[in-house]
Amino acid sequence: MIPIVDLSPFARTTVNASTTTDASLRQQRAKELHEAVRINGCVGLAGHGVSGELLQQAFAVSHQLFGLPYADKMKAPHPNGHTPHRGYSGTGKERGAVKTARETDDDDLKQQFTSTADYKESYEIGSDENRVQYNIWLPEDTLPGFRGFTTRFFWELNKTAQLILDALIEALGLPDAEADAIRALHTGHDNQLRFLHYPPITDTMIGDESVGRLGAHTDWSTFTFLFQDENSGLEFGDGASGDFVPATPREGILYMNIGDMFHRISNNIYPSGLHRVSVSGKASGQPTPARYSIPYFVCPAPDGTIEPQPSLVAAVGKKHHEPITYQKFAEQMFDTTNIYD
Ligand SMILES: O=C(O)CCC(=O)C(=O)O
Ligand SMILES: [Fe+2]
Repeated sequence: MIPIVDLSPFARTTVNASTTTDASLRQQRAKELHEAVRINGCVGLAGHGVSGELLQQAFAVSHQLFGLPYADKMKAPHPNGHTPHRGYSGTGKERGAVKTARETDDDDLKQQFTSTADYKESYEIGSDENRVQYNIWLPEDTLPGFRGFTTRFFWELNKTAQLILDALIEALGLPDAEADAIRALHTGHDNQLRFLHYPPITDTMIGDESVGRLGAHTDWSTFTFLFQDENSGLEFGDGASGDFVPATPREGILYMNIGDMFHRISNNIYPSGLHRVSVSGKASGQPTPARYSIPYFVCPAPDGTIEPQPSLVAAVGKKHHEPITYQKFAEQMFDTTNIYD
């Protein structure tokens, strides 16, 4: 089972009105978070501050979006190439596991991971102030209120992002100067909100090995958190056994995974969480219903330097990664995982 940690002591209002009890409770939760994420880079989080009502609204909007005719969705097409990574991508445009294929030495796995295109459609949204990763919006009359709602939702989720970042910084025990530098790289303007729809897998597709929902991969982000409907499928890799463990949908719980950037920042103390979305009915031969999920990728400024923090390097006498910018890293990743003509 994926461990669950309650981060409510990290709510910003609590931090401002800081009391000794709050501080010790935060320390205790930070310790729990550390113990959870250092194993497989994943955790379930309660006390994240996103209301059930807001989530219900978000899933309703997602249903409306993907329920539009294809021609309407294509009024906001994800452009060919990696910038901006925004707008609508139809089924089969991404191959999440190719990144994993590139990183493995096992030829069979390489073959398996390279051959499957993801059976999902997605829509990416960012900050309207981001001039490089600029938004690609549907015309207002195609889905009235979509832009207004998703913009508000994006910034609401950034509050949760800041809460989790505070908790991770405390979990790692970073000194103030390093903590401030990491926070400065994460203003929210580089985050990415994604709506995902996995269409039903029908009886006729069940025997087809090339049909997969989302292959095993790690995210390029600093960290990612996500909300899902009741149709399970998300699984996290367990490094020790090599098995995948289900991230069971639970009321009030979001799942968070460390991404490649925080893996580097932490000097490998926290692994980047390997995850996939399985087709649960395949083994039993049953059709699998549609599934909707909403990941939020928390990402650093594109030109900021990402590197193991000096205090963590000093502690083990080894720097596990050379400095890299997020932009460089993301471009390399995008070019391997996306299929655009
Ligand atoms: O849909 C999910 O549960 C996972 C999505 C995901 O891993 C991704 O978009 O990177
Ligand atoms: Fe992912």
